[in-house]
Amino acid sequence: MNKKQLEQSLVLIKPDALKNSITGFIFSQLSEVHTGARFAAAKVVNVTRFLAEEHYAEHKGKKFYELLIDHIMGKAHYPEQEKWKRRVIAIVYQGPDVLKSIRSVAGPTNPHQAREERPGCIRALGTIVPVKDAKGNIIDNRMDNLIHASATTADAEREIKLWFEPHDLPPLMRAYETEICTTHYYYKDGQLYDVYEPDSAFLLAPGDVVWKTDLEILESCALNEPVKDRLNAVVAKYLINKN
Ligand code: 3AN
Repeated sequence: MNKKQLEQSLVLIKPDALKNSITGFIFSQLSEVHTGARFAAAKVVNVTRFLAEEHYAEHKGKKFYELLIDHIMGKAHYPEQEKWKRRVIAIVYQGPDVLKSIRSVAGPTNPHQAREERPGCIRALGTIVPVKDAKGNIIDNRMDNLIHASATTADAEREIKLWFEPHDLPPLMRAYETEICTTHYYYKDGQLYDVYEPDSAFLLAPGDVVWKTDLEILESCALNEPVKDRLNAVVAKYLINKN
């Protein structure tokens, strides 16, 4: 397979799409016939703040950042009593020009703009929700735009490696280099360990297939080299759906 054939995109079907039961429409719009995109991986994820912050790291500090985090975590759509319903469907699509074709089917970021400019696109079915303060004054707007789709090849690589381990994809569909891990790795409170530490989370064991770039970060971190700020992005996917 050539590089173009291996182009990949991360799509997230967000909690507003699940709540409104339009997942079928979205899958149909994204299907191979419309976009040329094939499934390479899929999982249902309860998004933690840790994962949400990594995914939207570039938006940290922006006015709408907290709304975005609450949205992707499902907090904006399901109350505490229904927190088991807080889910995102994460999918890796693969095929020629999938970044462009999927973004095109998704449509503009803003659902109002999507309806005006691209009727029929996925985000045309989204909405903009006014956010009010305790007195009922509108203080912001949240965009419920149903899906996320990677914007560039660099974004796709960062995002796919954030949400998926190599073994989530069939070996022949992996677009990024992998290596075999030779050490145990556990994680607790920002620290890596090579033996089990009480309350630590198990990440990897010898023999596991790992993204090469992740292993480089883990190895540097174990040697106390200055990569701590990149460690969270590696660890986040190993904590997906683990409590
Ligand atoms: P896209 O998802 O189209 O690539 P980005 O990356 O600019 O758009 O923004 C990421 C997400 O942040 C959007 N999907 C949208 O939900 C939210 N967002 C972007 N701009 C705003 C805004 N001005 N107000 C509220 N939410 C926003």
